[in-house]
Amino acid sequence: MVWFRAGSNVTKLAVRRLLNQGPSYATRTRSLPSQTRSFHSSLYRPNPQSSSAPIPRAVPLSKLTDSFLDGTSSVYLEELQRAWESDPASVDESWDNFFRNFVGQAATSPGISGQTIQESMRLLLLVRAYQVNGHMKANLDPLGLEQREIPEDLDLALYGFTEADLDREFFLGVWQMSGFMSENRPVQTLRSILTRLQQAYCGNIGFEYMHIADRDKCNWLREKIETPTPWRYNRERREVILDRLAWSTQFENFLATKWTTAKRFGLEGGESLIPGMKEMFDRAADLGVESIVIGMSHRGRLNVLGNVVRKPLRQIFSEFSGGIRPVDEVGYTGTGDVKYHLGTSYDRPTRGGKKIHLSLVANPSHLEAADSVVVGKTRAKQYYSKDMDRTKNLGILIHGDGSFAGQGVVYETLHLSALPNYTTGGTIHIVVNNQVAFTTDPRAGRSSQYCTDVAKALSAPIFHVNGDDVEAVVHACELAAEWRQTFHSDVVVDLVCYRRFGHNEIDEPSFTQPKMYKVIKNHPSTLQIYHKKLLECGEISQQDIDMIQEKVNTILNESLLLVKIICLRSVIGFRPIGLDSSLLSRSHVVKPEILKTVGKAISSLPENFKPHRAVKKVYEQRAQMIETGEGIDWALAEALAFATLVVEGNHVRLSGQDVERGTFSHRHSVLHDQETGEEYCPLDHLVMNQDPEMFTVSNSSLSEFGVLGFELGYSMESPNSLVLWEAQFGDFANGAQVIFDQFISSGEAKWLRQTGLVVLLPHGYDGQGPEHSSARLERYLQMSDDNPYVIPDMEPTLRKQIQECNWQIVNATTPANYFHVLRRQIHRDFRKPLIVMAPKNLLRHKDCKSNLSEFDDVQGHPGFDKQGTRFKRLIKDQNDHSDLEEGIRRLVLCSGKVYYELDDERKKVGASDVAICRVEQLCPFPYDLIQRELKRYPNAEIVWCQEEAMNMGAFSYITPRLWTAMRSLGRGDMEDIKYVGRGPSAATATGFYTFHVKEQAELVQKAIGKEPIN
Ligand SMILES: Cc1ncc(C[n+]2csc(CCOP(=O)(O)OP(=O)(O)O)c2C)c(N)n1
Ligand SMILES: [Mg+2]
Repeated sequence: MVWFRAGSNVTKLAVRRLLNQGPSYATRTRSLPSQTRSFHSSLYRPNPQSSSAPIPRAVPLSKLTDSFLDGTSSVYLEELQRAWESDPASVDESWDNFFRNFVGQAATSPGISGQTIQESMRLLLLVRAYQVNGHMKANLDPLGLEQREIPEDLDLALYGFTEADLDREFFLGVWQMSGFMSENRPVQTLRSILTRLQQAYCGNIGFEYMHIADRDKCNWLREKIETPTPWRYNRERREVILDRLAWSTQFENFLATKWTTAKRFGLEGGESLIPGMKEMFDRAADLGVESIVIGMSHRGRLNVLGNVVRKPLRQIFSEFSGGIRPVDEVGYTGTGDVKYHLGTSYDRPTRGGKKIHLSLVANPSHLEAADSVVVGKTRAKQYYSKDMDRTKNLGILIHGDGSFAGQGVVYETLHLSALPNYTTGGTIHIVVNNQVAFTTDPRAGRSSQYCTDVAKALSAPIFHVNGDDVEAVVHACELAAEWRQTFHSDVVVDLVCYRRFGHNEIDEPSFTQPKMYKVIKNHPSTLQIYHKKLLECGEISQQDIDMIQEKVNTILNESLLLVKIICLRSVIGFRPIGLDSSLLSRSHVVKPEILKTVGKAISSLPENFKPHRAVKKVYEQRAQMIETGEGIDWALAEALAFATLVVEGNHVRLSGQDVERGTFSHRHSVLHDQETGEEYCPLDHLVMNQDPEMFTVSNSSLSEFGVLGFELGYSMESPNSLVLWEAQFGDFANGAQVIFDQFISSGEAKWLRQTGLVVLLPHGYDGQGPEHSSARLERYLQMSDDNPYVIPDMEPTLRKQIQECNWQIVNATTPANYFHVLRRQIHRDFRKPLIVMAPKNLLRHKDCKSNLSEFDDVQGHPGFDKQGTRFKRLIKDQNDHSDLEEGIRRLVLCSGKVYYELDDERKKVGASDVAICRVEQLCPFPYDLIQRELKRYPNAEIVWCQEEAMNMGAFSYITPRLWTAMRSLGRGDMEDIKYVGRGPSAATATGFYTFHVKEQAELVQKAIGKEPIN
């Protein structure tokens, strides 16, 4: 492959030089007229503009003489050859390869002249041009509207050939290359070479692969593309394809006639997607795939659900008739979602007699947002099924042409494809390219030639295929499956089709695409075209066609009748994730001796390992903390949580930018030997023969949207995993806002799918300016769905309150509390997302330490709360207050690191009549514990103190809830809640450090000071 790639510019230049210097070629044309796109038939149409050139007669190769070659160009070639002969390294690698192959062969073939060599060179360039650019001449657009400029290098005239050369024989050589060049036919006529090129590259599939740098991959593709005869399906396969196309077509027709005004985002115009996908799945199953995770948006989703994933038709139809409110097994009711967003999963038999598990992931309206979720879920499946070579679990993404080109998360997802901790061994992408995005034409919707060009950056091969040729679609889809199973990397099928109706069924497309829709109006369906083809070749009779049609219609009608008797409980797809009670009943007690043992394991390093001096010290300190059981810091607490969970058999995975070391250089979970560069991760060595992936900590690519989506998908596969994503700074998480809004906060309500994903968002005001202070706590709180005016049932286990809330938002202030909140994620019988405002300066704060005795989970130990874990939702004042403290004049409620500043100030001014309580779990609101504190301090003024601006932080979330808690105790009104914090602001923080210090000091002093707060 090397010379071909490298040769792309060199050879083009060389040909230009050759031709420009020769007067006889001066009149060549730039491109062939568009009608010549039928060029893939074996007919060569003369280029009218070159017709004035002298037409040589066909001459047998052996009789050719040198006179054909003009002096200057031969001199160029000879110079190049001479230079190569004296020093092969003096010429470009491409020419080096060329001469080594070519001169070697030519020298042993008697009678081969300099002219022949040069013609052969040109011919090689022509072959290469077809490999590179043949797709530009392929017949891709079913509507025939596409106007593409055919690249000049596909023009025979560029190489000095005319019609008269067609039957001349040329020396093509035998190359160490697959496809044409491998055949033992070094001498061929130009016509036969051209015919083969046209058939292979300019038919109904356009292959784009020459951007791939790997020679073996290109050769593999050439072997498949440049076959001796064009591929063809036998009668049996054709029958299956016909049946599948009939299902796809009639399904849409049926919906259209039964629910004329319903929005379904039909597949009409792209019906060949269904046979394409089915054949792709069958081929994938033949090649070892056992499970496929599918992600797709609106277009054709119902058709895929019904015909590919095999969601019962009656169920799909029932959703058209109003639907059923989703109810899970324990009676939880969500909001539900529109029918073309719902997911489901089934086991489907394959053509080869196997079973393949298919799951279609639920997705929001946000196009492409589910891409990385699908990939993450696929990766998790590979982990749990020990699919080491990643051949059993496959991710498939179906895209629209507009969204594939326009949405950045497409690139963010592609970009994960080869990263060791994110790869799934290749995703297959199918673009349903209907050449329009809502009302927008491609020329306004993208800057690139194809909507798939983004995938070229990842060296994925791209098969553009004319959707009206269903067999070509099937062929491209099968090839994609083969590629993925062979090379374990991404591949794209660009299914060029059209959209027969408007964006949805009630939309008028002629407002904006009048010409296109005139053509579409008279354009036969893909099924009609296939009928015609099969009837013409006599393989299938009209009777066969009628039978298929009748069978499909009968089944569709019967399924509609069944809607009426559909049972509510059969709302498949609305299952909570596989919470297996046997897995959940494990004891969650961490015994003190276990803490000691794992503590030692995670703080010791192999003897001959040479860490960085500073890191060595960190580990020595950790060992000391474990030894003494005192002063345990944040990083060690986290490592202990991970380690104890792993020892209990859970999978732990932490990913995000620079998480291995930690943005704030506190974690050091992966150490680097300073001499050898070798890595060592202590958490990988907790149990005998520990699976290296059981604990995974991984620096991610510099993406938020893509990576968070990936981890979300990962977390949804098994409840026995603690999956965490950490933002570099909390505010960067807004790059992943769609994942928070559409999936994490609302996914369970819409789709009844649980996740225990943990999101760590560094947050806190320490003078680092507007972009490194706030994780935008207010946004997460604002999205929480706990009712601010109703105190829920706070029954003893207190689980229901969390279970009924959409997520938990925590701002922990002690290492032990962080440890417990992480463990709580796993040690309960439901899963709920956890948003953690993670600390920055508390990571090394002298007072932010816990003793080991605060870590164990032994029932009955002090501090063991009613929830069954020792995570404290609220930390009461540390000043040994009794149950009733009438002398306290102010109760300051706060959250996060400002507590330590308040406590310092209180000590400084000796304000022993002020109590400070930390609300560690903001959401759901700990009404019971807040009321306990309100009762403890009956005379205290109630203050909410925060370091964030008034329109940010927890203030607006806390106020109505605190008021609700107060009101039920007869303890005042809304205005009795005093606010201390920064004033309202547009930016999250000041950029001036001195201002910050001043503001911070003022608010802390105000909260503790004697002055009344108003
Ligand atoms: C992120 C996002 N932006 C905008 C929209 C609104 N929208 C819905 S469909 C659509 C056009 C999609 O075009 P394309 O990707 O080509 O898919 P098609 O509908 O043509 O199959 C748009 C802009 C959306 N759903 N999601
Ligand atoms: Mg489109």
